[in-house]
Amino acid sequence: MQLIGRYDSPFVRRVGISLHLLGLPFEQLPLSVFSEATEVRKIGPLGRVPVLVLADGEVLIDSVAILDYLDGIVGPARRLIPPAGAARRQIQRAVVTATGAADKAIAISYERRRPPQAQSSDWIDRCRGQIEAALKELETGWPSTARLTQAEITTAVVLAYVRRVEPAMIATGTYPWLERMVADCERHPAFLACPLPAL
Ligand SMILES: N[C@@H](CCC(=O)N[C@@H](CS)C(=O)NCC(=O)O)C(=O)O
Repeated sequence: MQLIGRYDSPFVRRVGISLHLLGLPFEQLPLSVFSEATEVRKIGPLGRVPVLVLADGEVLIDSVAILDYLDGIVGPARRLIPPAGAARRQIQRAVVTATGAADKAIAISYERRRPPQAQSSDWIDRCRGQIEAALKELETGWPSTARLTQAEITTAVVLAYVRRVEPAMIATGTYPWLERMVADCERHPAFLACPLPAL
C-alpha cells in the first residue's frame, strides 16, 4: 500500500499511525497538496490528502473511508473503531469532534495563506471558538479501553496540529486530561514512526 500525503496533515498522520498500529506495511509518498498539487491530482482527483493506493491499484480517498477500510481488513477484534453499540457511538463522537476541530484549524491556516488585507479576523475567531468548544468536550474524555482506539489516535494528532496552528489555545494546563493522554500517545512507537515534520 502507498499512503499519499505528509504528516503535517492531521488526516494523513492519523492514517499513518493507524497503519503502523495495525501492523500493515505501507510506503509513504509525502506529496504536498500545494507545491505538488498536479501530482496529487493525478492520483486523487480532488487534490486532497490522504489518499491510499492499494496493492492492486485501487485508490481510496478521505481518511474516514481509508480508516473504515483498514478496520474492515484487520477484523472485529483489532478494529480501531468498534463495530457496533454504545462503544462505537462514543468513540465516533470523540473522533468527529476531533476531526471537526482539525477542519477548523486547517481553515485558519488556509485563511493565513491569503494576503493580510484579505484575511477575516471574524472568520478566524469563529473557527477558534469552534475549536475551543470541541477541545472542551474532548477534555471530558470517553470510556477508556485496554488498547488505543481511533478516539485517542485522532484526538492526539489533532491536538498536536492545533498546538502548531494556534499555540496560544493549548497553553499548558488548559486541557490537563488531553495533555496527559496526548503525551502518552506521542511516546507510542506508532506515533514516533509518524512524526509531525519540523516547520
Ligand atoms: N475529510 C478529509 C479532509 C482531508 C483534508 O482536509 N486534507 C487537507 C490536508 S490536511 C487537504 O488535502 N487540503 C488541500 C485542499 O483541500 O485543497 C479527510 O478526512 O481525509
